[in-house]
Amino acid sequence: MAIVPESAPLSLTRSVPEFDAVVIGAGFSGMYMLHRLRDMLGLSVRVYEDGDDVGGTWYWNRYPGARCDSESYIYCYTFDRQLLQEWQWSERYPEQPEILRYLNHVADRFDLRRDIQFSTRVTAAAFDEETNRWQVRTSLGEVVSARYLIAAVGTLSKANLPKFRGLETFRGKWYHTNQWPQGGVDFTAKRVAVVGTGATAVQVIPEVSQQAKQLTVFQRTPAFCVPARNGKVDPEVVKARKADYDGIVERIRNSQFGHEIYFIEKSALDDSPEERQREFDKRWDAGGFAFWIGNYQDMLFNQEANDLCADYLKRKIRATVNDPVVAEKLIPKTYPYGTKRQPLDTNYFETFNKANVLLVDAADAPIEEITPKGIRAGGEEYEFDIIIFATGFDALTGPLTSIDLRGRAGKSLSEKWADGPHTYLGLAVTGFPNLFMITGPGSPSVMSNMPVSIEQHVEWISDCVNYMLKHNLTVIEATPAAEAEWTFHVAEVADATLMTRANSWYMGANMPGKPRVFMAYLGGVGVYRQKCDEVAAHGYKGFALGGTAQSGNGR
Ligand code: NA7
Repeated sequence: MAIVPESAPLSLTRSVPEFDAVVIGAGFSGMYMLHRLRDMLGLSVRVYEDGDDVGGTWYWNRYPGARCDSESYIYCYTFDRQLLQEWQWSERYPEQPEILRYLNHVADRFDLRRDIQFSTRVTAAAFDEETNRWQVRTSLGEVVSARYLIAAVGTLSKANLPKFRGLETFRGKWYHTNQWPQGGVDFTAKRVAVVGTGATAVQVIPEVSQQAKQLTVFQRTPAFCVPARNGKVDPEVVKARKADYDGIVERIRNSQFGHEIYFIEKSALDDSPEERQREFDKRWDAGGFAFWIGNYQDMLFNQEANDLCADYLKRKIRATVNDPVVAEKLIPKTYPYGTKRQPLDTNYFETFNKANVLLVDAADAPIEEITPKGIRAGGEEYEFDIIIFATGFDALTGPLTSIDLRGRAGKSLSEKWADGPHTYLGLAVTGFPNLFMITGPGSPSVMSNMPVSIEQHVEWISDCVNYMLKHNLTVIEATPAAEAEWTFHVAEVADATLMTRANSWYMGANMPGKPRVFMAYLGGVGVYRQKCDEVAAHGYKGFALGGTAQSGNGR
């Protein structure tokens, strides 16, 4: 392996090991990408993975209560029908260790590990315009070259640890939920703080409250939670689903969000209060995302309809939390329902009835600093043994811009995206030829059940690479016009909804200084799939294809 000093310009580094493709990340997307390119196209592929094993999100997020919010029967690969039949999920919503076991099983079954280099981060990559190849540098100082660079970096993989003054002085232990210690953390007899009340914190808080002596929750923005209603799935239902996977796959691929959940095809304003109550109750009782993405179809478009849904959830909070002052603090008031990611809970609001749990709300007491003993908020010092930061991620763009990616003329992706992500289909970026992103910004991505979107992207990318091989082409790049048109379209669809009204991570609003742009495509996974298929069917419309295998240094 060529070891090259960090200071050497990547474009001048030659005579390095060559691959057809380098894939960054060995989570759900990188693993399947490797399988497609290596086992179906016969390409040489090197996957780099920061963790010391496969799993991506499910490798890192080991915090107590970590669980998937998509139902297990569709939170999995569907490309191999035998795999679908043989794997048995134990619950409706799989827990982190079970998903990690599943991904390990897949890695073994398809013999993936031999082409994955673990404990290695890709730190930089530069496109060489002479050879139409990427030069890729890793955290170990290696440099390799690849025709294609595929970012399978995940959407929620770059943790956001806010710059609290004094963190380095804290004498206890602190953890970010995304970088949880492998052996777990013992909270017995400990005074614990959780900072944040997003989907992660909503899972963590009830769990930690069971062990900790005292748990204090620092809330900046309250969350609209809906019960997950996790549990064992009726074996008859499991059997019926196994028998119907062809149908299930067809339906989720053509759905709005990659789930078998559909909007009620009328306005919330068209039903009587009694009828509405029945519809809301049905979804509340069903648990999961039904209340969010299976509600009245105008809920995410019309403020009045949205208010009706929000009011229902506010009543639930008031009915659950014993102390009316605490209940009011837990009720969201500053953004429309559903415009921040829906957290699914198991006894979240009930937890605030426990004697060992305290809520500190930023409206009364914003966090001022971390002290050697704990957290100072609203002028008061709270003492802790452990602080848990459930403060989320630099979503979607963060995992990409934190790599020094340089396209044509050495321009960096961070510069290019200074005012927000510009992509064609969320798959490609003008000026960055032969780079593909899996579930990148501008694709349905985080607004869908991730494996559905991942499989679609992986299959589209490998079909595209296959097309290039067959046509003896070595370079593909989104045209400026196609990128501009798509980026405009992503924004116009988002602007037609209420989604842009919240300070959500979808909008980049959780990160100080990040441009305020809705980063996912809201047109729906079915519509999006059709668009991608049309682009491919028209000879990769919107892309400039060129080069020849001869000019471009082999395949
Ligand atoms: P989220 O949803 O971004 O939640 C992070 C939480 O941390 C949220 O309540 C934030 O408040 C809070 N936060 C962030 N920065 C600060 C500072 N500086 N001070 C106080 N509080 C802060 O991340 P999660 O990990 O819960 O979920 C991410 C996704 O992972 C989830 O949606 C699923 O898709 C899986 P805010 O709301 O920004 O005011």
